[in-house]
Amino acid sequence: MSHRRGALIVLEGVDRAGKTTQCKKLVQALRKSGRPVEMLRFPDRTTKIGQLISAYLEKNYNLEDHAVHLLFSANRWELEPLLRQKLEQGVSLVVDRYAFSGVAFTSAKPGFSLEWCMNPDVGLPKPDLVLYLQLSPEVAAQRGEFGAERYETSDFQRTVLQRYQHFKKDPSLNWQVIDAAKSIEDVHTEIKTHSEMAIEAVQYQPIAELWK
Ligand code: NYM
Repeated sequence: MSHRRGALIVLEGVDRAGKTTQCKKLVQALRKSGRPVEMLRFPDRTTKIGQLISAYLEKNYNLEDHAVHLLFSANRWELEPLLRQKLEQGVSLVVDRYAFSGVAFTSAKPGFSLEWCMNPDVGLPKPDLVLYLQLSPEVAAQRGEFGAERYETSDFQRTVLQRYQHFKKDPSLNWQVIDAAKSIEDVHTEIKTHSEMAIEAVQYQPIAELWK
């Protein structure tokens, strides 16, 4: 590849770990240093599929557990051409949740293996960096009450947190654990350093495929 590509940077973690705040701060900081960057989030609730997912999360619509898992994945695949295009144009992407949320949340439900949960996302653009914002359920609880959406209970989040641990052991991923109990500024500084390193490191590398 003769021209530079952008890096795919994903922020993951349980609810209330501060992902959205950190995504926004990271985008601002990278822009300030003159790097082309855009933010995305999954689920993207603006598409037709995303609207179905949103209605499900808001408990206005019921979906069978396998079906909704596949919809979350389909929501990523429908944006795959855009993601690829942006990266190839040299734009780095900061993404609030990705396939790891899909796997961690669905496999926290009874009867779902990690393997089954991973399958629909195999082949998506592989993140060059995953920043996992680690927060204990106790500290998360101090950050206020959960909202009213599906999955927003302490018990379920505890299981989700356990499921996320699987990715730490995957040597094919650039999975960085960030202590999200630190101050917003300290977390930001750490995230920015990792991101700048990833952007530099992958600029002449081809985009890899997730879990392939
Ligand atoms: N979620 C998110 C999933 O269950 N599967 C997925 O693939 C993704 C991307 O949706 N509780 C869950 C995690 C969250 C919720 O919340 C989305 P938010 O506040 O939009 O990040």
